Amino acid sequence: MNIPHPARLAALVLAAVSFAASAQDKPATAASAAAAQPAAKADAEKHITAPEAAYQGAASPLADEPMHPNANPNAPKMTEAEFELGRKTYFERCAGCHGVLRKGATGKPLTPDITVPKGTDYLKVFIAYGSPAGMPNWLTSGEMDEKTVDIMARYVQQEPPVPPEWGLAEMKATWKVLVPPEKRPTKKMNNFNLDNIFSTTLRDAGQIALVDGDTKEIISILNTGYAVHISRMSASGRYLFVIGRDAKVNMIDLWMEKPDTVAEIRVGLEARSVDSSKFKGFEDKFVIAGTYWPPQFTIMKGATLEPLKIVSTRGMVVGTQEYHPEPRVASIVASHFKPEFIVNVKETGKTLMVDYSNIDALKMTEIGSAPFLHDGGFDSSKRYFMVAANNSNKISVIDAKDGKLAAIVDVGKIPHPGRGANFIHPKYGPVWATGHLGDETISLIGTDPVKHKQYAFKVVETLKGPGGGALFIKSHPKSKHLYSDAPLNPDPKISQAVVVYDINNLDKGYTVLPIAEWAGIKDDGAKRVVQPEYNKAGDEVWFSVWSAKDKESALVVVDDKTLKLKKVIKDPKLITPTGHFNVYNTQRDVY
Ligand code: DHE
Repeated sequence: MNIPHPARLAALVLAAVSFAASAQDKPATAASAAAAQPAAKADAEKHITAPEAAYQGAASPLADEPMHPNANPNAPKMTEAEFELGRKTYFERCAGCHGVLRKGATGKPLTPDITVPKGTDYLKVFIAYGSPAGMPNWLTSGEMDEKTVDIMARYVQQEPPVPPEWGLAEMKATWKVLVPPEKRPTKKMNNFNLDNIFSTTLRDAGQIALVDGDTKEIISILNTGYAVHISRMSASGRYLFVIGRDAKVNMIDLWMEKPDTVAEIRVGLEARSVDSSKFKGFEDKFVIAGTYWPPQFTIMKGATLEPLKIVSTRGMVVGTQEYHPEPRVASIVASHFKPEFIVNVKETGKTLMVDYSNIDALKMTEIGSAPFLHDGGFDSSKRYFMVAANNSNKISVIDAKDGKLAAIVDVGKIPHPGRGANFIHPKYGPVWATGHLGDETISLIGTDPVKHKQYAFKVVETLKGPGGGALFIKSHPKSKHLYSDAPLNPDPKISQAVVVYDINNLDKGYTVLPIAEWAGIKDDGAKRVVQPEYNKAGDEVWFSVWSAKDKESALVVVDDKTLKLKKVIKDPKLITPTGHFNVYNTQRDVY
């Protein structure tokens, strides 16, 4: 690429500042008007490890979807091959932050009305060097070559190609009932202690491992969707649901002699969330999956995954009440208080309480709080759903009993709780905790408005962790400990360990457990330690040591009482383990 001469670069940077100012997103090189290329490079390199950019920027399965090229007559020319390369690269690198339709999400909008007036040279600088606000420096980090940067600068000036919609017909074409309900076992046909099985995501293999929590042996490895994301349990504890990023849902029957998939379906082209009905009288009756593309959720029959009802989430953003064409469905949980699913919509900042008692006359309560809703979990009473509005640095508290917003709580930078952690604080009573991607703190929020009213839905204490890049935090009603990971911290000493707090002595700070070191993995590489998960008894904590897919990974089990290593589980089949879900705790929302 012709990265411009330093003088021209400085001029471009100055011009770029006005474009960037409104979004507070300036090219990294804008620090000085006299910026020369080496300074620009050094500056840009500071941002290469921005944990949130890395986290959001995962490849989208839409990269492999055929789409119609949508050339813009006012944009620079591109060949069809260049357009296709631009489109694929966009979905692999950019869509997670800038959105499928480029309307902006974590990253700024990149629609042609904005990009064309800026011109190719400006855009090239931006793409090459990144910005302090989190735009990665694609050229200087070595992730794109000059030719690709040039193609991307021209690509974002074209009209965004729109991926296809996905309705009932498309769903039914992918729907398979591999073992119909009448051919399934009528009782449990194996000797596994189902309650203590762990479903472990094998991300890059598109598989899950079912691991026996008692013997620590792998029961089986099952094929699932692409870059598989989460597992959830049915209310009865019999069926396990797994969703891939390609929106494929697998329904696995744990009663079979060897647990296996009995039904599967694709509910869209890209997804992250699945759950099943848990209210009394509706146990195992419905399954719900939310999609990123198309922006919608689908309610299915609990026994077969037959799609019954599809509901679009396109609509108005809370506050500005502007139309958003692609509000992605983030976390979904099943209420224990009503026959409702609690569906959190990212870009619009709305929580939908979806009443499934009569899906032919579907009732929905819409609760607006703050964008962008992402992940979350119940408080210990399961009445309040605590969901991270990560772009707003807030936790929205949804009252599942009264169907209303109970509070919005300001926390640290980019809260990322997973499902969060509940424990009884010696001073403040029941609290729910979240860590943060963007800073080193852990916020403890009081959750008992009856006996501890003065602390309810307030940050009652802020703990200091080792650094930002935290994703998951966990405790258990039988444990005296609180664990927090930090897999996206740029310092390997931090990302390859976890910290643990003594709940009764929080002032003492944390103890570091060097989980990756304990795993004894010889290969170099990331070895990120991710997601604490308790066993059913609450006396062991499991962690994934997440290496690259061609490197050794492991599961590490820690004795919760002594904080000593209990077991390392290794197997060539454990490829890129990330999340893991204990059957009993997931079924009952114990965390
Ligand atoms: Fe996740 C939960 C979305 C990247 C591991 N992730 C979730 C949920 C959402 C989500 C909406 C909540 C689901 C629910 O509760 O119904 N995750 C996204 C993304 O959009 C993002 C940022 C980028 C992407 O392209 O997917 C992303 N997630 C990751 C990862 O890189 C992680 C660390 C590793 C992996 O396996 O891909 C990861 N996400 C997880 C895990 C959970 C999760 C383990 C479940 C946490 C729990 O305790 O329930």
